[in-house]
Amino acid sequence: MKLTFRWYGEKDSIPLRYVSQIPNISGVVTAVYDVPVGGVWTDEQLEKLQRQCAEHKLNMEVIESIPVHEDIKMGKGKRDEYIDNYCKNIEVVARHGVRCICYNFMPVFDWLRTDMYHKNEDGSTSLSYSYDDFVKVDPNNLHLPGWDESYSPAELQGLLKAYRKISHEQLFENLVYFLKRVIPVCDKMGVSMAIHPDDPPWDVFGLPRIVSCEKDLDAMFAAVPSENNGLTLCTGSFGASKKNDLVKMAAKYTKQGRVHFAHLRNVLWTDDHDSFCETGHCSKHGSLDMSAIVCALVENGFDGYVRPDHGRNIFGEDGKPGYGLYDRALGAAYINGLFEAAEKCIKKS
Ligand code: DNO
Repeated sequence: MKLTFRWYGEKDSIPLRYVSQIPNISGVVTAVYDVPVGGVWTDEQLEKLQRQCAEHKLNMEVIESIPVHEDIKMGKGKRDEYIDNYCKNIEVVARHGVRCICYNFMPVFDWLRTDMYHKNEDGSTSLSYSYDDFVKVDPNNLHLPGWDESYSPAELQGLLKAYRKISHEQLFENLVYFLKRVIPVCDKMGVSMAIHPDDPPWDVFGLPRIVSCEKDLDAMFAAVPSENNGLTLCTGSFGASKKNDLVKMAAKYTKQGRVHFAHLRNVLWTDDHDSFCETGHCSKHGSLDMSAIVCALVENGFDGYVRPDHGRNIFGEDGKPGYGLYDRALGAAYINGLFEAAEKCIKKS
Protein backbone atom coordinates (compact mmCIF):
# COMPACT_ATOMS: atom_id res chain seq x y z
CA MET A 1 0.00 0.00 0.00
CA LYS A 2 1.00 3.59 -0.52
CA LEU A 3 0.16 5.77 2.46
CA THR A 4 -1.16 9.23 1.62
CA PHE A 5 -2.72 12.17 3.46
CA ARG A 6 -5.35 14.61 2.27
CA TRP A 7 -4.09 18.15 1.84
CA TYR A 8 -6.41 21.05 0.97
CA GLY A 9 -3.72 23.12 -0.69
CA GLU A 10 -2.22 26.34 0.57
CA LYS A 11 -5.35 27.16 2.56
CA ASP A 12 -4.97 23.98 4.60
CA SER A 13 -4.01 24.79 8.18
CA ILE A 14 -1.67 21.78 8.10
CA PRO A 15 1.59 22.55 6.33
CA LEU A 16 3.23 20.00 4.07
CA ARG A 17 6.31 19.97 6.27
CA TYR A 18 4.12 18.36 8.97
CA VAL A 19 2.54 15.91 6.53
CA SER A 20 6.01 14.81 5.44
CA GLN A 21 6.83 13.84 9.05
CA ILE A 22 4.11 11.17 9.21
CA PRO A 23 5.82 7.76 9.32
CA ASN A 24 5.79 5.91 5.99
CA ILE A 25 4.02 8.71 4.12
CA SER A 26 4.46 8.65 0.36
CA GLY A 27 2.34 11.47 -0.93
CA VAL A 28 -0.63 13.77 -0.68
CA VAL A 29 -4.15 13.61 -1.98
CA THR A 30 -5.17 17.02 -3.20
CA ALA A 31 -7.02 19.00 -5.87
CA VAL A 32 -7.25 22.35 -7.61
CA TYR A 33 -9.69 24.26 -5.43
CA ASP A 34 -10.15 27.55 -7.23
CA VAL A 35 -11.77 26.42 -10.49
CA PRO A 36 -15.58 26.12 -10.39
CA VAL A 37 -17.10 22.67 -10.89
CA GLY A 38 -17.11 21.85 -14.59
CA GLY A 39 -14.15 24.10 -15.43
CA VAL A 40 -10.78 23.13 -16.86
CA TRP A 41 -7.62 22.88 -14.75
CA THR A 42 -4.38 24.21 -16.17
CA ASP A 43 -0.84 22.85 -16.49
CA GLU A 44 0.37 25.79 -14.39
CA GLN A 45 -1.95 24.90 -11.51
CA LEU A 46 -0.84 21.28 -11.53
CA GLU A 47 2.82 22.20 -11.88
CA LYS A 48 2.59 24.44 -8.87
CA LEU A 49 0.93 21.76 -6.73
CA GLN A 50 3.44 19.17 -7.84
CA ARG A 51 6.34 21.49 -7.07
CA GLN A 52 4.98 22.27 -3.60
CA CYS A 53 4.71 18.54 -2.85
CA ALA A 54 8.12 17.73 -4.28
CA GLU A 55 9.72 20.33 -2.01
CA HIS A 56 8.69 18.06 0.85
CA LYS A 57 9.53 14.83 -0.96
CA LEU A 58 5.85 14.01 -1.29
CA ASN A 59 4.32 12.72 -4.49
CA MET A 60 0.95 13.79 -5.89
CA GLU A 61 -0.44 10.64 -7.44
CA VAL A 62 -4.02 10.93 -6.18
CA ILE A 63 -6.54 13.67 -6.86
CA GLU A 64 -9.61 13.98 -4.66
CA SER A 65 -11.74 15.12 -6.32
CA ILE A 66 -12.35 16.21 -9.82
CA PRO A 67 -15.99 17.02 -9.09
CA VAL A 68 -18.68 16.00 -11.55
CA HIS A 69 -21.00 18.80 -12.70
CA GLU A 70 -24.69 18.37 -11.80
CA ASP A 71 -25.58 18.61 -15.52
CA ILE A 72 -23.65 15.36 -16.08
CA LYS A 73 -25.47 13.67 -13.21
CA MET A 74 -28.82 14.93 -14.45
CA GLY A 75 -28.06 14.20 -18.11
CA LYS A 76 -28.90 17.79 -19.02
CA GLY A 77 -28.11 19.74 -22.18
CA LYS A 78 -24.59 20.87 -21.41
CA ARG A 79 -23.37 17.51 -20.17
CA ASP A 80 -21.25 16.74 -23.25
CA GLU A 81 -19.39 20.00 -22.86
CA TYR A 82 -18.75 19.27 -19.18
CA ILE A 83 -17.63 15.73 -19.98
CA ASP A 84 -15.19 17.15 -22.56
CA ASN A 85 -13.79 19.36 -19.82
CA TYR A 86 -13.59 16.39 -17.49
CA CYS A 87 -11.56 14.49 -20.07
CA LYS A 88 -9.21 17.47 -20.40
CA ASN A 89 -8.77 17.42 -16.64
CA ILE A 90 -7.93 13.72 -16.68
CA GLU A 91 -5.26 14.46 -19.28
CA VAL A 92 -3.78 17.41 -17.46
CA VAL A 93 -3.52 15.63 -14.10
CA ALA A 94 -2.08 12.51 -15.75
CA ARG A 95 0.60 14.64 -17.39
CA HIS A 96 1.64 15.67 -13.89
CA GLY A 97 2.05 12.23 -12.41
CA VAL A 98 -1.47 11.55 -11.13
CA ARG A 99 -2.46 7.88 -11.24
CA CYS A 100 -5.79 7.84 -9.42
CA ILE A 101 -8.81 10.16 -9.43
CA CYS A 102 -11.35 9.97 -6.63
CA TYR A 103 -14.78 11.38 -7.51
CA ASN A 104 -18.40 10.82 -6.57
CA PHE A 105 -21.76 10.71 -8.30
CA MET A 106 -24.00 11.83 -5.44
CA PRO A 107 -26.71 14.30 -6.46
CA VAL A 108 -26.32 17.72 -4.81
CA PHE A 109 -24.87 16.62 -1.48
CA ASP A 110 -21.56 14.88 -1.01
CA TRP A 111 -21.19 13.66 2.59
CA LEU A 112 -24.00 14.53 4.97
CA ARG A 113 -23.94 14.81 8.75
CA THR A 114 -26.23 16.33 11.35
CA ASP A 115 -23.45 17.42 13.70
CA MET A 116 -19.90 18.48 12.92
CA TYR A 117 -18.93 18.88 16.59
CA HIS A 118 -20.47 15.90 18.32
CA LYS A 119 -19.00 15.85 21.84
CA ASN A 120 -17.50 12.53 22.85
CA GLU A 121 -17.07 11.48 26.48
CA ASP A 122 -13.32 12.01 26.36
CA GLY A 123 -13.77 15.66 25.33
CA SER A 124 -12.91 15.08 21.67
CA THR A 125 -15.39 16.03 18.94
CA SER A 126 -16.33 14.19 15.80
CA LEU A 127 -18.78 14.19 12.91
CA SER A 128 -22.01 12.36 13.52
CA TYR A 129 -25.35 11.58 11.93
CA SER A 130 -28.46 11.24 14.02
CA TYR A 131 -31.61 9.84 12.48
CA ASP A 132 -33.75 11.77 14.97
CA ASP A 133 -32.10 15.06 14.01
CA PHE A 134 -32.20 14.24 10.32
CA VAL A 135 -35.96 13.67 10.20
CA LYS A 136 -36.46 17.10 11.79
CA VAL A 137 -34.67 18.81 8.89
CA ASP A 138 -37.12 20.61 6.63
CA PRO A 139 -36.02 20.02 3.02
CA ASN A 140 -37.74 23.28 2.03
CA ASN A 141 -35.69 25.24 4.49
CA LEU A 142 -32.40 23.46 4.61
CA HIS A 143 -29.77 24.36 7.16
CA LEU A 144 -27.24 21.60 7.30
CA PRO A 145 -23.96 21.84 9.11
CA GLY A 146 -21.16 22.26 6.63
CA TRP A 147 -23.47 22.85 3.67
CA ASP A 148 -25.20 26.15 4.32
CA GLU A 149 -22.57 28.08 2.41
CA SER A 150 -22.41 25.78 -0.63
CA TYR A 151 -25.64 26.80 -2.41
CA SER A 152 -28.05 29.68 -2.02
CA PRO A 153 -31.47 28.51 -0.68
CA ALA A 154 -33.03 29.20 -4.10
CA GLU A 155 -30.33 27.21 -5.93
CA LEU A 156 -30.78 24.32 -3.56
CA GLN A 157 -34.54 24.27 -4.00
CA GLY A 158 -34.09 24.41 -7.78
CA LEU A 159 -31.75 21.44 -7.73
CA LEU A 160 -33.94 19.37 -5.43
CA LYS A 161 -36.89 20.05 -7.70
CA ALA A 162 -34.96 19.14 -10.85
CA TYR A 163 -33.93 15.81 -9.31
CA ARG A 164 -37.53 14.84 -8.57
CA LYS A 165 -37.77 13.72 -12.18
CA ILE A 166 -34.65 11.55 -11.99
CA SER A 167 -35.00 7.93 -10.94
CA HIS A 168 -32.23 5.62 -9.72
CA GLU A 169 -32.23 3.97 -13.14
CA GLN A 170 -31.86 7.29 -14.93
CA LEU A 171 -29.03 8.39 -12.64
CA PHE A 172 -27.28 5.06 -13.24
CA GLU A 173 -27.63 5.52 -16.99
CA ASN A 174 -26.11 8.97 -16.68
CA LEU A 175 -23.19 7.51 -14.71
CA VAL A 176 -22.61 4.90 -17.40
CA TYR A 177 -22.82 7.55 -20.13
CA PHE A 178 -20.15 9.54 -18.28
CA LEU A 179 -17.91 6.50 -17.71
CA LYS A 180 -18.11 5.37 -21.32
CA ARG A 181 -16.61 8.71 -22.27
CA VAL A 182 -14.00 9.15 -19.54
CA ILE A 183 -12.69 5.60 -19.03
CA PRO A 184 -11.14 5.33 -22.52
CA VAL A 185 -9.24 8.55 -21.74
CA CYS A 186 -8.07 6.98 -18.47
CA ASP A 187 -7.01 3.83 -20.32
CA LYS A 188 -4.97 5.93 -22.70
CA MET A 189 -3.37 8.05 -19.98
CA GLY A 190 -2.77 5.25 -17.44
CA VAL A 191 -5.05 6.69 -14.75
CA SER A 192 -7.77 5.04 -12.66
CA MET A 193 -11.11 6.47 -11.68
CA ALA A 194 -12.04 5.53 -8.11
CA ILE A 195 -15.65 6.32 -7.32
CA HIS A 196 -16.38 7.35 -3.77
CA PRO A 197 -19.43 5.66 -2.27
CA ASP A 198 -22.51 7.52 -1.15
CA ASP A 199 -22.02 8.96 2.30
CA PRO A 200 -24.15 7.92 4.05
CA PRO A 201 -25.10 5.03 1.74
CA TRP A 202 -28.83 5.67 1.36
CA ASP A 203 -31.12 8.19 -0.35
CA VAL A 204 -31.46 11.57 1.34
CA PHE A 205 -34.25 14.12 0.81
CA GLY A 206 -35.68 11.92 -1.92
CA LEU A 207 -32.49 12.26 -3.96
CA PRO A 208 -31.50 9.00 -5.65
CA ARG A 209 -28.17 7.46 -4.69
CA ILE A 210 -26.61 4.64 -6.67
CA VAL A 211 -23.21 3.78 -5.13
CA SER A 212 -24.31 2.40 -1.79
CA CYS A 213 -23.84 -1.37 -1.85
CA GLU A 214 -22.39 -4.37 -3.68
CA LYS A 215 -25.30 -4.58 -6.08
CA ASP A 216 -24.65 -1.01 -7.21
CA LEU A 217 -20.94 -1.64 -7.70
CA ASP A 218 -21.49 -4.88 -9.58
CA ALA A 219 -23.81 -3.12 -12.02
CA MET A 220 -21.37 -0.28 -12.52
CA PHE A 221 -18.39 -2.56 -13.17
CA ALA A 222 -20.40 -4.80 -15.48
CA ALA A 223 -21.48 -1.79 -17.56
CA VAL A 224 -17.90 -0.53 -18.05
CA PRO A 225 -15.47 -3.42 -17.53
CA SER A 226 -12.07 -1.69 -17.76
CA GLU A 227 -10.21 -2.01 -14.44
CA ASN A 228 -9.66 1.73 -14.55
CA ASN A 229 -13.34 1.96 -13.70
CA GLY A 230 -12.70 1.41 -10.01
CA LEU A 231 -13.52 2.19 -6.45
CA THR A 232 -12.50 4.22 -3.43
CA LEU A 233 -13.19 1.75 -0.66
CA CYS A 234 -14.36 4.22 1.96
CA THR A 235 -14.96 2.03 4.99
CA GLY A 236 -16.74 4.71 6.97
CA SER A 237 -19.18 5.53 4.16
CA PHE A 238 -20.18 1.98 3.23
CA GLY A 239 -19.83 1.00 6.89
CA ALA A 240 -22.52 3.41 8.07
CA SER A 241 -25.01 0.86 6.76
CA LYS A 242 -25.28 -2.34 8.76
CA LYS A 243 -26.13 -4.12 5.51
CA ASN A 244 -22.68 -3.70 3.99
CA ASP A 245 -20.12 -6.39 4.84
CA LEU A 246 -16.87 -4.44 4.53
CA VAL A 247 -14.57 -7.43 4.91
CA LYS A 248 -16.32 -9.25 2.12
CA MET A 249 -16.39 -6.16 -0.08
CA ALA A 250 -12.69 -5.44 0.50
CA ALA A 251 -11.79 -9.00 -0.51
CA LYS A 252 -14.12 -9.21 -3.49
CA TYR A 253 -13.27 -5.91 -5.15
CA THR A 254 -9.55 -6.13 -4.44
CA LYS A 255 -9.54 -9.52 -6.13
CA GLN A 256 -11.28 -7.92 -9.11
CA GLY A 257 -8.58 -5.23 -9.32
CA ARG A 258 -11.13 -2.49 -8.63
CA VAL A 259 -9.86 -0.98 -5.39
CA HIS A 260 -7.46 1.77 -6.35
CA PHE A 261 -7.82 3.83 -3.21
CA ALA A 262 -8.94 3.12 0.36
CA HIS A 263 -10.26 5.61 2.89
CA LEU A 264 -9.84 3.94 6.24
CA ARG A 265 -11.88 5.09 9.21
CA ASN A 266 -14.26 3.63 11.74
CA VAL A 267 -17.88 4.46 12.62
CA LEU A 268 -19.99 3.47 15.59
CA TRP A 269 -23.63 2.61 14.98
CA THR A 270 -25.51 4.37 17.72
CA ASP A 271 -29.11 3.16 17.38
CA ASP A 272 -31.41 0.77 15.53
CA HIS A 273 -32.06 3.34 12.83
CA ASP A 274 -29.20 4.61 10.79
CA SER A 275 -27.45 6.85 13.27
CA PHE A 276 -23.71 6.76 13.56
CA CYS A 277 -20.81 8.61 15.06
CA GLU A 278 -17.28 8.80 13.69
CA THR A 279 -14.75 7.40 16.16
CA GLY A 280 -11.01 6.97 16.44
CA HIS A 281 -9.64 4.51 13.88
CA CYS A 282 -9.16 1.42 16.14
CA SER A 283 -11.58 -1.48 15.72
CA LYS A 284 -12.33 -1.37 19.42
CA HIS A 285 -13.95 2.06 19.24
CA GLY A 286 -16.35 1.53 16.38
CA SER A 287 -18.55 -1.03 14.67
CA LEU A 288 -16.08 -2.01 11.94
CA ASP A 289 -13.31 -4.60 12.22
CA MET A 290 -10.50 -2.53 10.73
CA SER A 291 -7.94 -5.27 11.11
CA ALA A 292 -10.08 -7.79 9.23
CA ILE A 293 -10.67 -5.23 6.47
CA VAL A 294 -6.94 -4.60 6.08
CA CYS A 295 -6.25 -8.37 6.10
CA ALA A 296 -8.80 -8.79 3.32
CA LEU A 297 -7.05 -6.09 1.29
CA VAL A 298 -3.59 -7.56 1.84
CA GLU A 299 -4.60 -11.19 1.25
CA ASN A 300 -6.02 -10.23 -2.10
CA GLY A 301 -2.95 -8.36 -3.28
CA PHE A 302 -3.98 -4.74 -2.67
CA ASP A 303 -1.26 -2.33 -3.80
CA GLY A 304 -3.25 0.89 -4.11
CA TYR A 305 -3.34 4.16 -2.20
CA VAL A 306 -4.58 4.47 1.36
CA ARG A 307 -5.35 7.45 3.49
CA PRO A 308 -6.50 7.80 7.05
CA ASP A 309 -9.95 9.30 6.72
CA HIS A 310 -11.77 11.68 9.05
CA GLY A 311 -10.25 12.03 12.47
CA ARG A 312 -11.79 13.50 15.58
CA ASN A 313 -10.61 16.85 16.89
CA ILE A 314 -8.34 15.94 19.80
CA PHE A 315 -5.54 17.43 21.92
CA GLY A 316 -7.31 20.79 21.86
CA GLU A 317 -6.92 21.15 18.10
CA ASP A 318 -9.59 23.25 16.41
CA GLY A 319 -9.14 21.69 12.98
CA LYS A 320 -11.47 21.51 10.00
CA PRO A 321 -14.05 18.91 11.15
CA GLY A 322 -12.76 15.50 10.14
CA TYR A 323 -9.51 16.92 8.85
CA GLY A 324 -7.40 17.93 11.83
CA LEU A 325 -3.82 16.75 12.04
CA TYR A 326 -3.54 14.79 15.26
CA ASP A 327 -6.18 12.12 15.02
CA ARG A 328 -5.52 11.50 11.35
CA ALA A 329 -1.81 11.13 12.14
CA LEU A 330 -2.69 8.62 14.87
CA GLY A 331 -4.90 6.91 12.29
CA ALA A 332 -1.96 6.77 9.88
CA ALA A 333 0.22 5.14 12.53
CA TYR A 334 -2.50 2.59 13.27
CA ILE A 335 -2.97 1.85 9.57
CA ASN A 336 0.79 1.33 9.18
CA GLY A 337 0.64 -1.16 12.04
CA LEU A 338 -2.30 -3.07 10.60
CA PHE A 339 -0.64 -3.36 7.18
CA GLU A 340 2.75 -4.38 8.57
CA ALA A 341 1.17 -7.06 10.73
CA ALA A 342 -1.05 -8.36 7.94
CA GLU A 343 1.75 -8.38 5.36
CA LYS A 344 4.17 -10.21 7.67
CA CYS A 345 1.59 -12.76 8.84
CA ILE A 346 0.49 -13.50 5.30
CA LYS A 347 4.09 -13.92 4.08
CA LYS A 348 4.80 -16.36 6.93
CA SER A 349 1.79 -18.53 6.26
C1 DNO B 1 -15.32 13.59 2.84
C2 DNO B 1 -14.77 12.96 1.64
C3 DNO B 1 -15.64 13.20 0.44
C4 DNO B 1 -14.91 12.81 -0.83
C5 DNO B 1 -15.74 12.97 -2.07
C6 DNO B 1 -15.03 12.43 -3.27
O1 DNO B 1 -14.61 13.89 3.73
O2 DNO B 1 -14.53 11.62 1.82
O3 DNO B 1 -15.97 14.53 0.41
O4 DNO B 1 -13.79 13.62 -0.97
O5 DNO B 1 -16.95 12.33 -1.95
O6 DNO B 1 -15.62 12.96 -4.38
